[in-house]
Order: sequence, then structure tokens, then C-alpha cells
Amino acid sequence: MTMHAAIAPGITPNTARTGARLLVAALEAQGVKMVFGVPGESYLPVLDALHDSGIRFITCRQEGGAAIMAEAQGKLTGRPGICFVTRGPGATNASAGIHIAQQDATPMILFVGQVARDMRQRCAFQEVDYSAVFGSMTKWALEIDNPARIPELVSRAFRVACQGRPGPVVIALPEDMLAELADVADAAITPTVEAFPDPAAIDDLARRLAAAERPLAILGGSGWTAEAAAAFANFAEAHHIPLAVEFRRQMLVSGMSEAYAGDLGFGANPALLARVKQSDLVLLLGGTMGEVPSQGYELLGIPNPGVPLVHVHPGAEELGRVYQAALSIQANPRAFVTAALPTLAHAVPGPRAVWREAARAAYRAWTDDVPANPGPVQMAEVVAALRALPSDSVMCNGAGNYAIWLHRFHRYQAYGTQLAPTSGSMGYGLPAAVSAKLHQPDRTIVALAGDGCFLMHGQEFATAVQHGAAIVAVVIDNGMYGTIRMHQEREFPGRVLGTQLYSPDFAALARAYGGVGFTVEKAGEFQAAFDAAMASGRPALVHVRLDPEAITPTSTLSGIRAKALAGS
Ligand SMILES: Cc1ncc(C[n+]2csc(CCOP(=O)(O)OP(=O)(O)O)c2C)c(N)n1
Ligand SMILES: [Mg+2]
Repeated sequence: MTMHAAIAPGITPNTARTGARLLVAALEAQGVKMVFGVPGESYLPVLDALHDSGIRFITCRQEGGAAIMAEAQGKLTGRPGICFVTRGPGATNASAGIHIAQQDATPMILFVGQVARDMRQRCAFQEVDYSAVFGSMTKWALEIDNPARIPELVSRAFRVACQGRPGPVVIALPEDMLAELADVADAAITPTVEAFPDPAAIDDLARRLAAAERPLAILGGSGWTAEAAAAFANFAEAHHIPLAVEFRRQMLVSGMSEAYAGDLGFGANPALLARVKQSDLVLLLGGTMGEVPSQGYELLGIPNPGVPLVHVHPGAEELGRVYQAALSIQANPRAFVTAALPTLAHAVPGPRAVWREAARAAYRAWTDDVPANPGPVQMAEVVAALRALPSDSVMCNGAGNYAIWLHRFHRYQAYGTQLAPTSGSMGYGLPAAVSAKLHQPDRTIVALAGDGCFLMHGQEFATAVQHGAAIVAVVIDNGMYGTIRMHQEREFPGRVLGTQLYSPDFAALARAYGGVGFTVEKAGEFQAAFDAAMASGRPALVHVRLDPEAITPTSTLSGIRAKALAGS
């Protein structure tokens, strides 16, 4: 933990700045306004430089939560979310957020303090080889050895995080480097270069769309904007193209759109899956049809998809990686919509209103009504309250069976209203909600979590209180890690181990943190508790006790066990 500010020969002390000051200047040059982190002695000079900047430092309680907040910021803004953590345990704690950013293709940069340069390779205190640890989870993992290269390398990191298939970058900062002086100019803001589609490919697609009787588009990935998503939905409505979305990408199409046909998540609508197979032109726009949307790589053939596939994706490496498309277009979703819609919109819409209407009707039949569940509190009440919120309200969630109700029955209505990890990382919802509220204080931000999910990053409720982020957390408490119990009952019926939970009084916990808390145990109580939570204007939590039998919208725990026992 040495710190020495050596001035290299030829450098004027007047204009020389420390590595830490150069770093903060580099962030300011990129327009960064807010960063998330947990402090560490390894990067004290950065904290000191931030002291004199206009950048807001959001102090978090655990690096996993801090990294998730930065990732959520990247999802909401399209620019890299920034996180600062200390070396060793700080960095490994942050890995949840890095992995989420990788799987969700979210731009993000994690800065990590590092041991002094002359101590490396000795297993110094909290030393980690970041390239080795994060190399396979990031687009780039680097260590900056020379403060004079900070403007160059930080500006490149912003490009790497955003260009092509977006993703995370990790930058290690040796602590003595942060204190060293260098005389170097700041880099300018890095405009992101988007891949635009080849005009010939657009014409080819226009011909294919005009000839298709049963076209269907599947939207996914990142690199969208609200305008691009809305423009594409308008086009699809006018041209009778049903729109599906990949896992946890409901916000790409309004649930109210007459083109929206549903999502390809866990437990997808069988009618939608059948429709994908019946389609004579599948336009995969921005996504990759990974394991979840492809239903375990079963929906489309590999490498021959079995249906005529047009794949639009910003990353050249994604095109042809799994599926051999009939037409591959390397383009960012926003750029594709901007460049292709004028041409595509001129094509006469095919006589396929019936096809689109059938897709819409199948979606409505699957999602309009929430089935009654065992026990007094009804998930239908929760869904009704969420549906009644302003259309720009943001829903945040992690992983667990509680999310099935949200994903299937809630009507996401606009881009930017969904924060959910395709990596299925539990605990995402609360920190993501805090991040969203700090970004958009005027919006209603709801974190939906299970009793398991909430306590993965529940301490970030303290962050919400400290920084005045008035989110509403809804904790669906069924006394277990429900998803795993469900699989356990299917595969090892009656042999319950490791999946039961004894949880705290969540409402009291919220109050202990300095927020407000409500408990819902009876039918008809939810709406009033939820309203009171929102009206409080403070970080709030509604603790919902759900009957453990209510394991999915359409099955019970004992029913799953009985079926497994009968089959064994
Ligand atoms: C970080 C992480 N750890 C473990 C898992 C495996 N896992 C998936 S869902 C789940 C249970 C979720 O429990 P809870 O939040 O209570 O929701 P429920 O299924 O009971 O509704 C677990 C343990 C995971 N997805 N992510
Ligand atoms: Mg649970």
C-alpha cells in the first residue's frame, strides 16, 4: 500500500496530474454523472479526485449490488454504467454484475484498485490477476500501468463496451499508478460507432417480407432506443407481422400493441412456440436465440434453423455462431430500424392480417386472466396493481418462480420499463430498482423479489434509504427457494433438502433500515398496502405471504410431487 508521486523527467509539475485525476477527468469527458461503488484503500486517490468533480458517488453495501446498479444504468442509458470496487474480494464480489452485463450485452466498466506495480506477482495483499479472473466474462480486461495512457485506454474502454455486441470491461488500477503524475491531454467523448445494414441486404429482406405469408419477428438484445422500438412496433402493426420477444425483453414491444404476440421465456405460450415453427420468415432482430428463448436449443434447428431465418445483430461474431441464417445482417438494432424501415415500410403489407390477429388472440388468451391460486393472497391482486401503474413505471426483478407472474401477465408498455437479468441472477431486482430511481426520480420503480431473491442483495435497501431512492419492493414470500423446490419435487419427489427458508419479518426489516414496511396476509389487502407504500414517498417494502402451494400460475407443489411419484 505504498503511494509515491514521482515526477518523471521533463514533466512540468504545473500541468501534470495524478493518475486518479486523469481518470476522473476521463470519466467527466465521457459525460459520466453518477458512479456506484464500495470504497477501498486501493483507490483512495480516485475518491479524492471525485471529491472535486461533479460526479455523484453512490456508496453501496456490497460490490455485487454496486455492480448490478452500474449494469442497470448501462441498460437504461445505453452508455457504460460505471462501478468502482477495491481489489481482491471487492472485485470478486462484483462478478455477479459483470456476468449479467455479459449475458445481457450491457455496456459497463468496472474499475478495480490493484496492488502497487512493484508488488505484483508476490500474492500481495488482495492481489488478483484480473485478466485471468475476468477474461472470459468481459470484452476486455486490462491493467493500466502508466498514468499517461489513461485518456487513451479509458476512451477505448468506452468504445469496446458499446461497439459491436455491447458488454463489460474491467480496468485494474495499480494504486501507485493512481498517485503518479503525468502530463497528458484529456481525450474527447467517445461517440459510439454503430454498424449500419448493407442497402442490398435491406432490399433482399424487403423482397422476402413481401413474399412471406407467415412472417414473425423476434426482438432481443441491447442497442435499442425507445424510438427504434416504437417505430418497429408501428411498422409491424401496419404490415401484420406478429412480434415476439426473447427472454426478459418484454419492454421492446408494448403489451398493448396489436402486433405483440408474447415472450419466449421459461414456460412460454405453447401457441407462440408453434407459431414460430409455422412461420415462413423469422426475423431475429438484436437477439441470439440462446438457451432460454430457443427453449433449450429446440425451437430452431442447429445449424440449419429449419425455418427461413434472417438474423440482424451488431456483433459479427454472433452471426452464424449457432444458426446458419438465410440472410445475415450486421447492424445495431437502432441503426437497422433507422436505415431499413423507410424501405421496408414501402412494401405493400401482405394479406396476413389473420395470421397476426391469431397470434395476438393467442397472447391474450394466455395472459389476460390470472388464474386463482391456493391460499388467501392472490397473485392476481399483485398483477392488477402493477397493471394499473403509469405506463412508464419500471419493473425490476431477479430470479424465482414469483417472476413468472410478472413476465407472463404484466403489460410492459414502453422501452426502459424492464430491468431483469437474462442470466437469471437472483437478487438483481432491488439494486436495479435503486439505480433506476436515482436515474429517473419521477418514475414509479418497483422491485419484485422472492424471499430468497430479496436477501441476496437486501442490504441495498440501506443504499436506497441513504441516497433517497423511494422505490417500492414487493417481496413474495413462500418460505422457500421455490424454483429449486419445484425442480426438486419433479426429480426427487418428497425428498426436500436445502430449499426451505426461514425469513425475517421483511416489513420490520424495511423499517429497521429507515424505510416503511407493510405485510399482506389476507385476500384483498394488497392494493391498499401497495398504494400506501407508494404514497409514503420513502423506500418502501410490501411483504406478501404467499401459500407455498402456489408454485406456478397453473400448478401446485403437491400436484407436481404427486405427478412425479405416479410416474416413478
Ligand atoms: C445467484 C443465484 N443463485 C442461485 C440461483 C438458483 N436459483 C434460481 S431460482 C432460485 C430460488 C428463488 O427463490 P425465491 O426468490 O424465494 O423465489 P421463488 O422461486 O420462491 O418464487 C434459486 C436458488 C440463481 N438463479 N442465482
Ligand atoms: Mg421463495
